[in-house]
Amino acid sequence: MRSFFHPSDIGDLATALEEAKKVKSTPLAWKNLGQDKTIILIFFNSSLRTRLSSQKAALNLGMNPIVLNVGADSWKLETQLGVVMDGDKSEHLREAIPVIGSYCDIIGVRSFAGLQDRDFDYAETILNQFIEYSGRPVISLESATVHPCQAFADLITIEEYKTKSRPKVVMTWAPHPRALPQAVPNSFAEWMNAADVDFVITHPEGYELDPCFVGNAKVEYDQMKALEGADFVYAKNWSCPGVTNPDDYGKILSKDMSWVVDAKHMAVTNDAYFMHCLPVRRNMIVSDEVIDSPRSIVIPEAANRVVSAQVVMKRMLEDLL
Ligand code: AN0
Ligand code: CP
Repeated sequence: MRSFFHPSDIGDLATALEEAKKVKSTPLAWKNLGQDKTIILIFFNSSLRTRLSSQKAALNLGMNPIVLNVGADSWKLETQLGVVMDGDKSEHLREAIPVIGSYCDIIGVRSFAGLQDRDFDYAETILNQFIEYSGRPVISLESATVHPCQAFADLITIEEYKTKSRPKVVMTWAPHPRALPQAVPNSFAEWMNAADVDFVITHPEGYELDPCFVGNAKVEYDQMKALEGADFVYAKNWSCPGVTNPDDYGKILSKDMSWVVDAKHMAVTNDAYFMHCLPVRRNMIVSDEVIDSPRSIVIPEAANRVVSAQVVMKRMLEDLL
């Protein structure tokens, strides 16, 4: 595997889920695979889960993880091409990436969407430079448009908790005070479309996700109707993807608090499990009552981030042999 962005990068999902089960039950069984191998994890943005679970996964495989917090630990890096570098950025990605590549075997990068320029974000301009100039396999640790380690962990979690072969999974938009990227909902949609689930997306009008991620999913604008009979409720905020109106890209179009997932919403589901990628703002995205209920599986979902990262790194290491 040369890069990890999409479900297609991991091949057959049933096989990947079987592998995830094995990795989860015997995480140290491949302790020699990563011996003398180094993974550099680069963070342009904050992280709790991705930072820690990626390091843990690398350690389980016997690899040496090195974490770089861009801007805090390193020089500030310029990402745009053709600019006169007379501002606060001391170094360009064009030099930094091959240097980083020369120190490691695998690279993971977290670089959120800037939410200013849709074309720049949706072309995955930054991650593609890492692929092009590092000569190393690259894992998206949430890049401009996708968060595949999260979506794979979400799928592993659904697989563990489902009680029927084809559960109904509903992804609902929820309000948030700040503009957030679309990477998490994009990837969740993409992975649910590839999995054997009945998948419904619900959001206020104007929040339509890019068609390449929505695929054949059902979009239902009536949140209560969408939630009826759900086996899993996946809440997430995202800013305007700019599909219907490009000028609105990255904007907050609604803060409608009636979309906050609370007990009234969960009551119309099939006693659904509640999921969220975290970090979550309580009583903005989800009520205390719902996230504290026994049906909330946000903690085991986060724990599965080690499993998804380990399967991906294991595949990459096997390809390096
Ligand atoms: C980020 C987002 O919504 O993309 C990271 C989620 C994993 N969330 C925030 O910035 C709060
Ligand atoms: N879910 C997730 O990726 O969390 P972090 O932003 O804390 O890494």
